[in-house]
Amino acid sequence: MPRDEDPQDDLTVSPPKSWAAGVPAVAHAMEYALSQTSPRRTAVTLLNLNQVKGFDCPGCAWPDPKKRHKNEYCENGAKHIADEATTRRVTREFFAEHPVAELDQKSDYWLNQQGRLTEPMVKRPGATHYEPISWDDAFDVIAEELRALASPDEAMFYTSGRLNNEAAFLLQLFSRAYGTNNLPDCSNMCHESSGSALMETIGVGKGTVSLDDLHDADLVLVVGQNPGTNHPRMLTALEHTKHNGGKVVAVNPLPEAGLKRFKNPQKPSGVVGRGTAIADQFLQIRIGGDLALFQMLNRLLLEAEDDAPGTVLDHDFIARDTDGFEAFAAHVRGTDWDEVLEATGLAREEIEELRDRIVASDKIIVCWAMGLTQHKHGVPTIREIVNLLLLTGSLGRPGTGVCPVRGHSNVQGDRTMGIWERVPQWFLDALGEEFGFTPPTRHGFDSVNGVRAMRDGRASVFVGVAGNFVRAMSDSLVTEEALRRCRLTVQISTKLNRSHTVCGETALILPTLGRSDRDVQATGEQFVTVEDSMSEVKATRGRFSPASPHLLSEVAIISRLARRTLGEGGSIPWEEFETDYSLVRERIARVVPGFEDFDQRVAKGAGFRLVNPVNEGVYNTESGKAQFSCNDFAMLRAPEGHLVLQSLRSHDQWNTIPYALNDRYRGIHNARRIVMVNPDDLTDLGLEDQSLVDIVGVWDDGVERRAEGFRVVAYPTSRGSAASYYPETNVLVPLDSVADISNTPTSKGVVVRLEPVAE
Ligand SMILES: Nc1nc2c(c(=O)[nH]1)N[C@H]1C(S)=C(S)[C@@H](COP(=O)(O)OP(=O)(O)OC[C@H]3O[C@@H](n4cnc5c(=O)[nH]c(N)nc54)[C@H](O)[C@@H]3O)O[C@H]1N2
Ligand SMILES: Nc1nc2c(c(=O)[nH]1)N[C@H]1C(S)=C(S)[C@@H](COP(=O)(O)OP(=O)(O)OC[C@H]3O[C@@H](n4cnc5c(=O)[nH]c(N)nc54)[C@H](O)[C@@H]3O)O[C@H]1N2
Ligand code: SF4
Ligand SMILES: [Mo]
Repeated sequence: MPRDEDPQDDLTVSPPKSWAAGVPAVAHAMEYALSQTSPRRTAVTLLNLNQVKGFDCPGCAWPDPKKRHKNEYCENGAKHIADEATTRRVTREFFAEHPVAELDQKSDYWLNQQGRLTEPMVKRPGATHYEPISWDDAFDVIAEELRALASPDEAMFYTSGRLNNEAAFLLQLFSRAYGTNNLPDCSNMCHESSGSALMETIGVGKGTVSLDDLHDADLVLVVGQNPGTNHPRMLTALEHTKHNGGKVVAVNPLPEAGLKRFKNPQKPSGVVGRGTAIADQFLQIRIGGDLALFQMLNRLLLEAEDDAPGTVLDHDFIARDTDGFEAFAAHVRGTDWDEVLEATGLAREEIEELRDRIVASDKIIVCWAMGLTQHKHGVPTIREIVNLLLLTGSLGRPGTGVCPVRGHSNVQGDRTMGIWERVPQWFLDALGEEFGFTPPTRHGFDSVNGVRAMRDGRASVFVGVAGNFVRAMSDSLVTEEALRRCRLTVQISTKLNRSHTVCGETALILPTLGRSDRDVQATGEQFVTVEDSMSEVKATRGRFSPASPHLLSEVAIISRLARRTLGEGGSIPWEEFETDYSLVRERIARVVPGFEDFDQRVAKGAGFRLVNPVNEGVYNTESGKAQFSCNDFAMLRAPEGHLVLQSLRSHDQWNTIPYALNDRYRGIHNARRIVMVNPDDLTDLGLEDQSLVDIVGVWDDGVERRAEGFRVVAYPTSRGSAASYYPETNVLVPLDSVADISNTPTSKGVVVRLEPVAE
């Protein structure tokens, strides 16, 4: 049954913008904030955002500079916090008025616009509505279901990266004390490919650079990332790079506005001037062509070294810090021009120009995001990037390194805290020793395997802490069916979303505090902590009265659930944790390396940066060195008459939640069910600009996956590469279409055809 999708008949298209931010960004942020709350509350919210004594932006994981501006946020950060600090409320009367079946027909936009959740609700088996339930009864329902399972592995605990460190640590502790490593998280759909590739090659699954490194680099490659929308303050950092004489190169199928020119709204010159040109070179690559590009660059670097020995490669670094150079060099020298030109759609001269830039640069950083990770060959692509950095000795020195730019504000911290279905044994040992129990060693379900398990009846209790699993995951119809098969689904959330309307036989909504809400427990006001994309750990403190007097914090919810499920009197002092979060931090300090004196260090001020072993010359790999790798050539091929589709974010959404129907920088207004296609591809396909089509997925399991009623937009994307928004197109990504090794859904590489629809 089609859902009440947002209207798409009002589509208007204007030319894509050639610059990002500036004054319109401020105006748009204010417009959204004032639609959610009062001018006074907006002002207080923004003055606290990203300040040392305030709260961390709930948007992306971009770090804060040492010297904070009084307006230390971007347009989208202001929208994200306004969306949480809204004064709209979802009450028990709301749920009495709207049956679940009716809510399930509403759009994602509509659900989010209803406001903050205010009290625990339950949908009982066979019931048509959610009804109020006390916290105690809610915990009893969950504990009973969990205790009744034949095996703890029939339950799973999903996390989204907005969760703070303290709650994340307690969640994984609870899950393991209960008996399972089933801790799927949004990382599985996000930067898992980065983690897999980096762990293998440099021994740590995180980025190695700081903001200062970025400012000091000679050359920054921004690959498969749209910072103008998704990490807007990164443009300020790139502006610094440019002012210091560094160069920036963008690799993307789309000419994203922020990569062209940036008008810094914090500076007078950004208000009246032309702003700063960001990208010195733009390589408009075909979707999935990056592995080919980096392999060719590596071949060209080896050849340049042959031509002028001692001038291109960093031989000292290669000899001292790396392993596997010879085999890699022999392999990559075989990279074939014809294949690379086909895979990338680039001209030979463009690739040679980039080679020249690399040769001319001493300090290189590569930044990337979902344009690389969500591909079948995402892991080898990132390994090939590591090869390039190793060749040039661009690792572990100031101004160099790998920079996977993280999505959610604490997604990196959640992993550091042990939210990982395959956490290493040393972590399990340390956890078990600290708390006096034996954690399970079997690997748990990640997101894809979690859906398979629910689909096949091998798991029947789903607990989601933050996030919107059903909309975030691939193969929407399969995922929905899987969740509906569960005996119990529980969502610990701030706002209403699809994961509340697509639910198990019994379903619970447990409302919780957001970043901006004050958190007061028995021993007084609490703060929590987060870790950003550059490993800075810091405190965040809410400032407002909670959205409702009935809310519990995530720490309190998890602690109470654990007490109820595991029984009182065990070796883990859950009750104390709830009353005083510094006791949780004391335990984290004893289990997680790098967190010594955690509580004292964060309580004081701006926080601290976790040491990245790579920057100390330590590689926790099998060989004890940074590892060169040999990667088989791979590209995405669409048969004649087909396109490769990527599903990405518009400028006006937070992941599964649209804030409005616009994508301002791309010039698309009042519509989300659109598909951007190169004008020459449209001609070849015999399609008119703005005609109506169904997007039909092509996959070898015989199932037809169809996203209905999309308006075609002729757009300057690379040939063969179409783009449409997530989550509307998740229905097209087969559950089994995953990245090798990381198991991440291939959300950026789905073969589709466009079927005209009569109007
Ligand atoms: N405002 C806002 N900010 C966000 C989010 C949000 O939803 N809204 N989400 C947060 C999260 S969780 C994340 S993970 C990040 C995501 O940040 P991004 O990765 O920037 O997000 P996407 O919109 O998925 O954009 C992917 C980019 O990769 C490009 N791309 C796609 N395929 C390829 C390819 O094959 N090769 C290359 N070179 N490029 C490709 C696309 O054209 C696009 O520019 O943003 C975070 N920040
Ligand atoms: N096709 C396609 N699919 C994708 C992607 C893609 O690019 N293309 N991107 C993937 C990526 S990178 C990611 S990270 C995932 C995102 O997947 P998720 O992280 O699961 O999804 P979000 O949309 O961020 O979740 C929003 C919900 O989180 C809840 N929430 C917000 N703040 C808080 C809080 O402080 N506490 C609690 N308890 N709840 C809170 C609200 O109820 C809100 O409705 O989606 C993935 N799916
Ligand atoms: S760049 Fe990211 S963290 Fe910074 S204000 Fe914007 S959304 Fe928030
Ligand atoms: Mo993400």
